[in-house]
Amino acid sequence: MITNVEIANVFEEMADLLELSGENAFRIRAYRNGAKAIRDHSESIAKLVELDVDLTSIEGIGSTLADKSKVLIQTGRLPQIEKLRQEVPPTLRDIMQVPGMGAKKAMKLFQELGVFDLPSLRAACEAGSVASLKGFGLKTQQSILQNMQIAEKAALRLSIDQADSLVERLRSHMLTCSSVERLDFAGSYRRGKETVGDLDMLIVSRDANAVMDRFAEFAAVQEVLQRGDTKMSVRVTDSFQVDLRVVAAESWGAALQYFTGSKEHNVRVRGLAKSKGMKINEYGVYDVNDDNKILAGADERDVYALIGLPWVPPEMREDRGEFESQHQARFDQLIQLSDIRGDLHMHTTATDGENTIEEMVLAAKQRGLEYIAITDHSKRVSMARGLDESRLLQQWKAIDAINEESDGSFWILKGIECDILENGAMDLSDDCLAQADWVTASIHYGQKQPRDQITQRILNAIENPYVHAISHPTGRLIGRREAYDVDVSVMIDAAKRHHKFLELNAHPARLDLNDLNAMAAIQAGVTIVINTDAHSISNLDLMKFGITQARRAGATVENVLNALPLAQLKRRLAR
Ligand code: DGT
Ligand code: CA
Ligand code: CA
Ligand code: ZN
Repeated sequence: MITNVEIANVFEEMADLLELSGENAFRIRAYRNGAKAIRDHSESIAKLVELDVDLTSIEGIGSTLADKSKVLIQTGRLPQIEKLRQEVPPTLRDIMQVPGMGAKKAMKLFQELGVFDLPSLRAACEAGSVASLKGFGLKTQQSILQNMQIAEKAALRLSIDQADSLVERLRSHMLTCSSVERLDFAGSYRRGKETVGDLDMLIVSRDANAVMDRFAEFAAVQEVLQRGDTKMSVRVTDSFQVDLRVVAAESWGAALQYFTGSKEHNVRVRGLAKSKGMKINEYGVYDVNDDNKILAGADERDVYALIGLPWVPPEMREDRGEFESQHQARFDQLIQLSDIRGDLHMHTTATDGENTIEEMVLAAKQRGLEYIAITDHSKRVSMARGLDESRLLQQWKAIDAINEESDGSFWILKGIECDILENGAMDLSDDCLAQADWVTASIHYGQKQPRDQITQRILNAIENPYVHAISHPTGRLIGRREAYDVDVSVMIDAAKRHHKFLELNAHPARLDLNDLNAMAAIQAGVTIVINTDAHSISNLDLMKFGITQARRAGATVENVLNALPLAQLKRRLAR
């Protein structure tokens, strides 16, 4: 079933394309508002349509959007957007995303210079033709070149959640083909990387043509880039590429191993094979000394076994220690979603969340959690109506009341996401923080401070006796904002000394700590906490992305605070 995010993305694209074609602002805003309303809505819009619920009852959705949503949900496509894509190259959207650009300028570049995507924009800038265009000039041309770098990076790769939703749609589409015997996605997606450059779909079938025909019919396909006997590549919405390989069942394991990569990991794998007198490729493992007799291929485990390795979890295939035996002990103990008992970072309607404490509790219980911490913003975050001490104490009273009603099987920790101020002090008094069950500290302002200053702010927070954890410790937003210039190893060292926790924020736009930093924290003996930072009940489902990142960092149950059962968590925090 099509997800809210996917519907929202279609309406966002619609808004962009309408803006490019000069449509009136009112209509464009209706699409943007609708996209936001759908993206943030807590129930599945597709399910509501199935139940014949009137979508206009949702704030932000008018009758036009309600109708279009229905068409999209029921047919999987939207004729209007397909028509618009004919009139306006969809890649112009990438250009309008370049900071300082916008739809009008993008369209002007298209009409005057034939610029239609980021590479052609770069070429036009480098040739100097943008500077000579009326209303642009040399300075504009220079800043476009600078800003493009960020936009190019973001446009070329999908975030893990976008990839995940595309994978689910592709999977259900391809499984309607009766010639598909087995299907999986390899490449960086299988390794759980935070962004994915293209998708690598592997299918076992005896009828590659039938499989490829069905692939071409996938609704999001914009162009078939190439098609051979067993290989095919397509471009889907937003210039993203999907590669398909059809393989025989005897080669399934070898192909999965080969196309999962990473390149670095596979170089080592091939080296090991060679040293043992074997040859390894996407079809199988062969004995070089016995007339290239095939030794394995159907099962990925056998491929690894032949070169003397246990099966390596895909998240660990980066040549970051997985070939050393001391790391191999972790392989079958890596953290899983089902190990997670609680979530210690989330917001409510008291600040910028969309749901009440009660709604968050219910949703957390439905997801099998035993505890949550309510951690709304503190007062410095005025944009989100951050809490001062009196509103916070009021909230904690309400939490006490709910906990008193509880039979003990679920617990709400009285928490706060306390801002670390620009001057390095905490936003709330020690007196106040001392009454919390859980204090997570984070930086929202003064992110551009020099390394020493911003590192010192985080050290202050770690040294504060009432702070338990640092949230989104480096502040990066993937593809949008660089991390602040914090000295991560100094932070890890301090967290270790003061027995504090570092967050792995599971939001796909953050995933902060990143894989390498989380690995460094774990190897230094710091316990991490994987939190969703949910701003709505549906955000609680983002936990899985944090788990994937934690697995890339080699995290086991022992390394993760919120894998502890409630009673043990209470004891741990009491220390
Ligand atoms: P991405 O798509 O940029 O996020 O990263 P990957 O790792 O998915 O890279 P991709 O799609 O180019 O290739 C998938 C895997 O297939 C890669 O990790 C290793 C393997 N592979 C692809 N092409 C070659 C090749 O020409 N030689 C070798 N040895 N391996 C390759
Ligand atoms: Ca790939
Ligand atoms: Ca590929
Ligand atoms: Zn937060």
